[in-house]
Amino acid sequence: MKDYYIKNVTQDLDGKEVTLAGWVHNIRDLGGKKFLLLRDKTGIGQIVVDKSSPSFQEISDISQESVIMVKGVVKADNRAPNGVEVHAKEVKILSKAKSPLPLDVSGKVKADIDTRLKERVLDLRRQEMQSILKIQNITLKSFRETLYKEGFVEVFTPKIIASATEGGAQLFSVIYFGETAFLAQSPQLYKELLAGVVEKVFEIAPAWRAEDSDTPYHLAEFISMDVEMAFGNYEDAMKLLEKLIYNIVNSVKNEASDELKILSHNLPDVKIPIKRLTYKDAIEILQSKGYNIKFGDDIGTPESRVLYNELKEDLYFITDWPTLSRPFYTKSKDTDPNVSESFDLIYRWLEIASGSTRNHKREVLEDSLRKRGLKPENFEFFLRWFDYGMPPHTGFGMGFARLLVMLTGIHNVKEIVPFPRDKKRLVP
Ligand code: AMO
Repeated sequence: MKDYYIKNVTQDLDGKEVTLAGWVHNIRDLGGKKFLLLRDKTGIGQIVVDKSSPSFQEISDISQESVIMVKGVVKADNRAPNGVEVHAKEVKILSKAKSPLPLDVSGKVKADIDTRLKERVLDLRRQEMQSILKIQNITLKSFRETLYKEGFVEVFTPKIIASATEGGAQLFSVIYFGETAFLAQSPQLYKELLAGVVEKVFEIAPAWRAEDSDTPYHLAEFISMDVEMAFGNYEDAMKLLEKLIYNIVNSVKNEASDELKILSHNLPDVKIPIKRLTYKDAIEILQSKGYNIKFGDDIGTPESRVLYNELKEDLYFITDWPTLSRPFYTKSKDTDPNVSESFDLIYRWLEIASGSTRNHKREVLEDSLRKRGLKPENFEFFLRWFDYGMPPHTGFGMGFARLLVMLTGIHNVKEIVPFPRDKKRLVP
């Protein structure tokens, strides 16, 4: 067993014997001595193997990325990385890597995204990718902690479902005991039902969409961070989302400063309240900039870029979307049936979350389904629960990979997700 991680081997251990293990990051051969850079999950350290060591022969043809275990003595040396090196007494090769490698893990030789995704396990070993995984973990922890503090219960909803929730297209079908079923596009209807039981619920789980377009922000399989709460409206949902974003950004700032340095990324400054802009205002700004856009049209990435240039805010909400541009469960405003109590949270030009006040009356839901050409009978499993006492409720869904665009500065969700799924990729 190894007894130290590289980061913990410091000058205080001078003269002590340690056992380390990891991947051979680099090899320098000086004839009578070999310098190995050894990498583990905490960093990179220097191992010196002297010709006089019995292990010198063992590693004569050692290759980069081979996995080794080293027993040796720590020696303080200010010339070495971290101010220490380990003089090996024994080196064991646990797994030898083929040479040459199809991808340079040190990152010196750059590879295109297709090669990187094809050789993904090597690519993930790069420090940038490991930094993303760490930031990802801090984000999940902060999200959960804030919600637990607010009294939310973490739930799991079914992922094999009978009907579309977010509109008909984009569904993956599966054969379910001889019948056609679908992979969930979101946990929407089930999280609503559970909020009608324990009032405050959240779920972090995969969702699937058969996205046809190949963009840097769409995946066929993505992790959705979903929140749903009873006895509240979209204002309450936006307030909670602000708090979550504020805490996440601060956790990453405090706990991942090294990783942010590796990624050369500056986090946005989250000012609460986050700026709110109505859809109508957004359309007027776009029209004033010469865009041929009218009430009811979508505000896509190109239009959001214009808004970002105009607002100069890293984060903003676009609220009060046209009712018919949102799914059937979205409540419209009491003062105007054409406008809904809904919002998107935008990072610069990228939608990272979207939410609304929900319809909680059966007849309104039925009417809303019909207006969208959907049949209430297909949603009976959902609608019937509204006959037995359903509180008003609200919530939102946030794309985890898109949130990580904001937290890592990497503007391609396929680079962020370890094993992305899109139209072209089912392996690795
Ligand atoms: P929506 O469809 O806007 O809303 O999705 C919520 C959030 O999920 C992310 N997202 C995606 N991320 C990566 N790849 C995709 N293909 C993809 N599609 C969506 C986005 C988006 O903001 N049920 C509602 C949410 C709610 O009202 O609670 C919903 O699914 O970041």
